[in-house]
Amino acid sequence: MIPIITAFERSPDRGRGLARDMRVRWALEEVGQPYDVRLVSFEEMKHPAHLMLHPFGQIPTYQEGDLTLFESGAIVLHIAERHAGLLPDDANARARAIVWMFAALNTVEPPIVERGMAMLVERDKAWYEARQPLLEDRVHGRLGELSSRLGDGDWLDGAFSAGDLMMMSVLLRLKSSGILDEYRNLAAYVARGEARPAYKRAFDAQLAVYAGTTSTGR
Ligand code: GTB
Repeated sequence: MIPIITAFERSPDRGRGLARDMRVRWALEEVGQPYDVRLVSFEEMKHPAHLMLHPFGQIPTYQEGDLTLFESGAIVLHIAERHAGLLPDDANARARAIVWMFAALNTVEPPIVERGMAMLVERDKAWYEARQPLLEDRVHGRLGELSSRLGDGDWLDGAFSAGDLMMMSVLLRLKSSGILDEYRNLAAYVARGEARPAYKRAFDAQLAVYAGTTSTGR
Protein backbone atom coordinates (compact mmCIF):
# COMPACT_ATOMS: atom_id res chain seq x y z
CA MET A 1 0.00 0.00 0.00
CA ILE A 2 1.54 3.31 -1.10
CA PRO A 3 0.96 5.99 1.53
CA ILE A 4 -0.35 9.38 0.45
CA ILE A 5 0.82 12.51 2.22
CA THR A 6 -0.37 16.07 1.84
CA ALA A 7 1.83 19.08 1.19
CA PHE A 8 1.41 22.73 0.27
CA GLU A 9 0.39 23.28 -3.33
CA ARG A 10 2.55 26.39 -3.13
CA SER A 11 4.75 26.46 -0.08
CA PRO A 12 5.35 29.91 1.42
CA ASP A 13 8.99 28.90 1.95
CA ARG A 14 9.47 28.80 -1.86
CA GLY A 15 10.92 25.29 -1.83
CA ARG A 16 13.38 25.69 1.04
CA GLY A 17 12.05 22.51 2.67
CA LEU A 18 10.87 24.19 5.85
CA ALA A 19 7.25 23.04 5.79
CA ARG A 20 6.49 19.98 7.90
CA ASP A 21 5.83 17.62 5.00
CA MET A 22 9.63 17.65 4.54
CA ARG A 23 10.31 15.61 7.69
CA VAL A 24 7.71 13.04 6.62
CA ARG A 25 9.20 12.83 3.13
CA TRP A 26 12.66 12.45 4.68
CA ALA A 27 11.51 9.60 6.95
CA LEU A 28 9.86 7.81 4.02
CA GLU A 29 13.03 8.19 1.96
CA GLU A 30 15.22 6.90 4.81
CA VAL A 31 13.23 3.67 5.02
CA GLY A 32 12.84 3.30 1.26
CA GLN A 33 9.06 3.56 1.25
CA PRO A 34 7.64 5.09 -1.96
CA TYR A 35 4.84 7.59 -1.42
CA ASP A 36 2.40 9.78 -3.26
CA VAL A 37 1.71 13.41 -2.54
CA ARG A 38 -1.60 15.23 -2.73
CA LEU A 39 -1.07 18.95 -2.95
CA VAL A 40 -3.53 21.24 -1.21
CA SER A 41 -4.10 24.97 -1.37
CA PHE A 42 -4.59 27.07 1.77
CA GLU A 43 -8.28 27.23 0.87
CA GLU A 44 -8.64 23.46 0.42
CA MET A 45 -7.00 22.85 3.81
CA LYS A 46 -10.02 24.42 5.49
CA HIS A 47 -12.62 22.47 3.48
CA PRO A 48 -14.61 19.75 5.27
CA ALA A 49 -12.95 17.00 3.19
CA HIS A 50 -9.48 17.99 4.45
CA LEU A 51 -10.75 18.67 7.99
CA MET A 52 -11.83 15.02 8.08
CA LEU A 53 -8.14 14.14 7.68
CA HIS A 54 -6.72 16.95 9.79
CA PRO A 55 -8.91 18.56 12.47
CA PHE A 56 -6.80 21.74 12.42
CA GLY A 57 -6.85 22.12 8.65
CA GLN A 58 -3.11 21.77 8.13
CA ILE A 59 -0.48 19.72 6.34
CA PRO A 60 1.01 17.16 6.53
CA THR A 61 -1.46 14.30 6.68
CA TYR A 62 -0.70 10.64 6.02
CA GLN A 63 -3.09 8.07 4.59
CA GLU A 64 -2.29 4.41 4.30
CA GLY A 65 -5.27 2.22 3.48
CA ASP A 66 -7.88 2.98 6.11
CA LEU A 67 -5.39 4.63 8.46
CA THR A 68 -5.28 8.43 8.51
CA LEU A 69 -2.73 10.31 10.61
CA PHE A 70 -1.85 13.94 11.22
CA GLU A 71 0.93 15.60 13.29
CA SER A 72 4.34 15.25 11.70
CA GLY A 73 5.84 13.71 14.85
CA ALA A 74 3.20 10.99 15.03
CA ILE A 75 3.58 10.30 11.32
CA VAL A 76 7.36 9.97 11.51
CA LEU A 77 7.04 7.72 14.57
CA HIS A 78 4.53 5.54 12.71
CA ILE A 79 6.92 5.21 9.76
CA ALA A 80 9.86 4.51 12.09
CA GLU A 81 7.95 1.81 13.96
CA ARG A 82 6.88 -0.03 10.85
CA HIS A 83 10.10 0.04 8.89
CA ALA A 84 13.71 -0.70 9.74
CA GLY A 85 16.23 2.09 9.75
CA LEU A 86 14.95 4.86 11.98
CA LEU A 87 14.74 3.25 15.43
CA PRO A 88 17.24 0.93 17.15
CA ASP A 89 16.25 -2.68 17.91
CA ASP A 90 17.32 -2.47 21.56
CA ALA A 91 14.24 -1.46 23.59
CA ASN A 92 16.01 1.11 25.77
CA ALA A 93 17.86 2.69 22.86
CA ARG A 94 14.55 2.81 20.98
CA ALA A 95 12.87 4.59 23.88
CA ARG A 96 15.72 7.11 24.04
CA ALA A 97 15.45 7.82 20.30
CA ILE A 98 11.74 8.54 20.80
CA VAL A 99 12.65 10.86 23.68
CA TRP A 100 14.74 12.90 21.24
CA MET A 101 11.78 13.13 18.85
CA PHE A 102 9.69 14.59 21.66
CA ALA A 103 12.54 16.86 22.76
CA ALA A 104 12.81 18.21 19.21
CA LEU A 105 9.07 18.88 18.95
CA ASN A 106 8.25 19.97 22.50
CA THR A 107 11.41 21.61 23.80
CA VAL A 108 13.51 22.85 20.89
CA GLU A 109 10.96 23.67 18.17
CA PRO A 110 8.65 25.97 20.21
CA PRO A 111 11.16 28.79 20.85
CA ILE A 112 12.37 28.54 17.24
CA VAL A 113 8.82 28.81 15.90
CA GLU A 114 7.98 31.62 18.32
CA ARG A 115 10.99 33.64 17.17
CA GLY A 116 10.14 33.04 13.51
CA MET A 117 6.46 33.89 13.95
CA ALA A 118 7.29 37.12 15.77
CA MET A 119 9.53 38.17 12.89
CA LEU A 120 6.75 37.34 10.46
CA VAL A 121 3.70 38.86 12.10
CA GLU A 122 4.81 41.22 14.88
CA ARG A 123 7.34 43.44 13.15
CA ASP A 124 4.95 46.39 13.08
CA LYS A 125 3.90 46.01 16.72
CA ALA A 126 5.04 48.40 19.44
CA TRP A 127 6.51 45.58 21.52
CA TYR A 128 8.51 43.95 18.74
CA GLU A 129 11.89 45.58 19.42
CA ALA A 130 11.66 44.84 23.15
CA ARG A 131 10.45 41.27 22.75
CA GLN A 132 12.80 40.06 20.05
CA PRO A 133 15.92 39.82 22.30
CA LEU A 134 13.92 37.67 24.73
CA LEU A 135 12.94 35.32 21.94
CA GLU A 136 16.52 35.20 20.66
CA ASP A 137 17.73 34.40 24.20
CA ARG A 138 15.32 31.48 24.49
CA VAL A 139 16.55 30.03 21.22
CA HIS A 140 20.17 30.47 22.28
CA GLY A 141 19.43 28.84 25.62
CA ARG A 142 18.08 25.71 23.99
CA LEU A 143 20.80 25.56 21.35
CA GLY A 144 23.49 25.92 24.00
CA GLU A 145 22.05 23.03 25.98
CA LEU A 146 21.65 20.88 22.90
CA SER A 147 25.17 21.71 21.75
CA SER A 148 26.58 20.65 25.13
CA ARG A 149 24.76 17.34 24.98
CA LEU A 150 25.76 16.58 21.38
CA GLY A 151 29.40 17.39 22.09
CA ASP A 152 31.62 15.77 19.47
CA GLY A 153 29.11 13.04 18.65
CA ASP A 154 27.79 12.51 15.15
CA TRP A 155 24.25 11.85 16.39
CA LEU A 156 22.34 12.44 19.61
CA ASP A 157 22.38 8.89 20.96
CA GLY A 158 24.46 6.29 19.14
CA ALA A 159 23.38 5.64 15.56
CA PHE A 160 21.30 8.01 13.42
CA SER A 161 17.63 7.73 14.38
CA ALA A 162 14.21 9.32 13.98
CA GLY A 163 15.24 11.48 16.95
CA ASP A 164 18.04 12.99 14.87
CA LEU A 165 15.80 13.34 11.83
CA MET A 166 13.30 15.32 13.87
CA MET A 167 15.92 17.41 15.67
CA MET A 168 17.69 18.35 12.45
CA SER A 169 14.35 19.16 10.78
CA VAL A 170 13.65 21.58 13.61
CA LEU A 171 17.14 23.13 13.56
CA LEU A 172 17.00 23.61 9.80
CA ARG A 173 14.38 26.28 10.38
CA LEU A 174 17.22 28.44 11.74
CA LYS A 175 19.56 27.90 8.82
CA SER A 176 19.05 31.23 7.09
CA SER A 177 19.33 33.16 10.40
CA GLY A 178 23.03 32.39 10.92
CA ILE A 179 22.32 31.46 14.55
CA LEU A 180 23.26 27.82 13.98
CA ASP A 181 26.74 28.85 12.88
CA GLU A 182 27.38 30.10 16.40
CA TYR A 183 27.35 26.44 17.49
CA ARG A 184 30.04 24.68 15.47
CA ASN A 185 28.88 21.18 16.37
CA LEU A 186 25.19 21.91 15.68
CA ALA A 187 26.01 23.41 12.29
CA ALA A 188 28.06 20.29 11.47
CA TYR A 189 25.26 18.05 12.79
CA VAL A 190 22.70 19.68 10.49
CA ALA A 191 25.13 19.50 7.57
CA ARG A 192 25.49 15.73 8.24
CA GLY A 193 21.73 15.42 7.97
CA GLU A 194 21.56 17.43 4.76
CA ALA A 195 24.29 15.23 3.26
CA ARG A 196 22.23 12.07 3.69
CA PRO A 197 20.99 10.75 0.32
CA ALA A 198 17.48 10.32 1.75
CA TYR A 199 17.40 13.97 2.85
CA LYS A 200 18.51 15.07 -0.62
CA ARG A 201 15.83 12.98 -2.34
CA ALA A 202 13.15 14.41 -0.04
CA PHE A 203 14.42 17.95 -0.50
CA ASP A 204 14.52 17.62 -4.29
CA ALA A 205 10.99 16.19 -4.33
CA GLN A 206 9.51 19.10 -2.39
CA LEU A 207 11.54 21.61 -4.43
CA ALA A 208 10.20 20.07 -7.64
CA VAL A 209 6.68 20.83 -6.42
CA TYR A 210 7.57 24.48 -5.95
CA ALA A 211 9.30 24.57 -9.32
CA GLY A 212 6.19 23.04 -10.87
CA THR A 213 8.03 20.05 -12.32
CA THR A 214 6.27 17.32 -10.31
CA SER A 215 3.57 16.72 -7.73
CA THR A 216 4.50 13.26 -6.55
CA GLY A 217 7.05 11.79 -4.19
CA ARG A 218 7.78 8.94 -6.58
N1 GTB B 1 2.05 20.26 14.86
C1 GTB B 1 1.74 20.11 13.46
C2 GTB B 1 2.69 19.09 12.84
O1 GTB B 1 3.80 18.91 13.35
O2 GTB B 1 2.29 18.42 11.87
C3 GTB B 1 1.87 21.48 12.79
C4 GTB B 1 1.47 21.42 11.33
C5 GTB B 1 1.66 22.79 10.68
O3 GTB B 1 2.05 23.77 11.32
N2 GTB B 1 1.38 22.84 9.37
C6 GTB B 1 1.52 24.07 8.64
C7 GTB B 1 0.20 24.41 7.98
O4 GTB B 1 -0.48 23.57 7.46
C8 GTB B 1 2.58 23.89 7.56
S1 GTB B 1 4.17 23.54 8.23
N3 GTB B 1 -0.16 25.70 7.99
C9 GTB B 1 -1.36 26.18 7.37
C10 GTB B 1 -2.40 26.58 8.35
O5 GTB B 1 -2.21 26.39 9.57
O6 GTB B 1 -3.43 27.10 7.89
C11 GTB B 1 4.56 25.13 9.03
C12 GTB B 1 5.37 26.01 8.14
C13 GTB B 1 4.76 26.83 7.23
C14 GTB B 1 5.55 27.67 6.43
C15 GTB B 1 6.92 27.65 6.59
N4 GTB B 1 7.71 28.52 5.79
O7 GTB B 1 7.17 29.22 4.90
O8 GTB B 1 8.93 28.61 5.99
C16 GTB B 1 7.52 26.81 7.51
C17 GTB B 1 6.73 26.00 8.28
